[in-house]
Amino acid sequence: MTVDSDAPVFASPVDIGTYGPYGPGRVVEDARGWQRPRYPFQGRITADGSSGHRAEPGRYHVWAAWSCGWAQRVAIVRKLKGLEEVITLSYVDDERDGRGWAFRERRGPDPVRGFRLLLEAYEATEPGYAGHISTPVLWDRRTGRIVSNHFDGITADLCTAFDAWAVPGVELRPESLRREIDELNAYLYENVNDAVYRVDGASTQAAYESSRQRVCRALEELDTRLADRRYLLGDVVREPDVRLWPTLARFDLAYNPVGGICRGGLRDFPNLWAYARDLYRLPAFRDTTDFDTYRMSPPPERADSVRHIAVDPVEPDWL
Ligand SMILES: N[C@@H](CCC(=O)N[C@@H](CS)C(=O)NCC(=O)O)C(=O)O
Repeated sequence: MTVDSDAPVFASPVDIGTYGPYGPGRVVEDARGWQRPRYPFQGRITADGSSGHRAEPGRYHVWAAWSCGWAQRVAIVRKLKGLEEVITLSYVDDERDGRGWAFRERRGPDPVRGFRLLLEAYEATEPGYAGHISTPVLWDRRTGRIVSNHFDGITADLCTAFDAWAVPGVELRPESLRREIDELNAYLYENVNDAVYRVDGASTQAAYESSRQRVCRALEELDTRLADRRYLLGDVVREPDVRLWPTLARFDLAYNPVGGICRGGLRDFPNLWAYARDLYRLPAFRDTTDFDTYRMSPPPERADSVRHIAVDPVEPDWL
């Protein structure tokens, strides 16, 4: 495929017979089960370009997957800040074979380079790249390379580095709250965002119990916190709200039925449930959400015979 071709190219069909499932050789599996890999590209964008990547309109593109909560955080920030014309964003297909994320008819071609596979962006950045192919990916049109595939830095930079073009007054990471925001983000990551994956991936009964209790305890704490405030830090949506929401949106359809976390699901936390529905009314949250891509069932058999509590999926009733 040549760059700038007009004809869309697709990696169709999904072909697990030929390429196998996505995973083996690409993701880290050891005796403890699935391990979150290191995100190898972690460049940063700054308003003054001191990081090597200056914030400029039209220069950067984000590849996201609809199912991916990490990518959704980037998409929400982009929309809250009103940066849709400044940073382009497009979606990979929902399904994967051994070639990883790919461009197919359902979500459209790659508008940047006409790639068929997201791997091509990784290859262009590091020839022979053998690591995992994850979303989100932030791409620099000027260098023709990936800036970052780590959601944490991408969301932070979209929150702060593009203010010259953003909707005035949308402060997701104001200086004055930075410490509190970073602490809360870290708490959310450890106890909720990443913790839901640890429940599913637990390789002993004890690890399963402690990781599921960690999530339930955190949901209770957040529920209490939200008893007297609209958003996590008061009356205004801030970065931690963006961090939390994608996990809540997927909780009843995926994380809870797959992992067996809390019997009742999100509705057992009334303030948290009301908060999640409140956020869903905001276009930045609603328009970046596709519940149909979240549904997951527990695996028919568990490794290491860890017994998980059975939780039925709950269909969304968000409005
Ligand atoms: N913490 C990561 C999360 C990225 C991630 O896990 N993305 C998933 C989709 S939700 C993925 O593409 N996984 C494929 C892989 O890691 O091989 C980040 O920094 O962005």
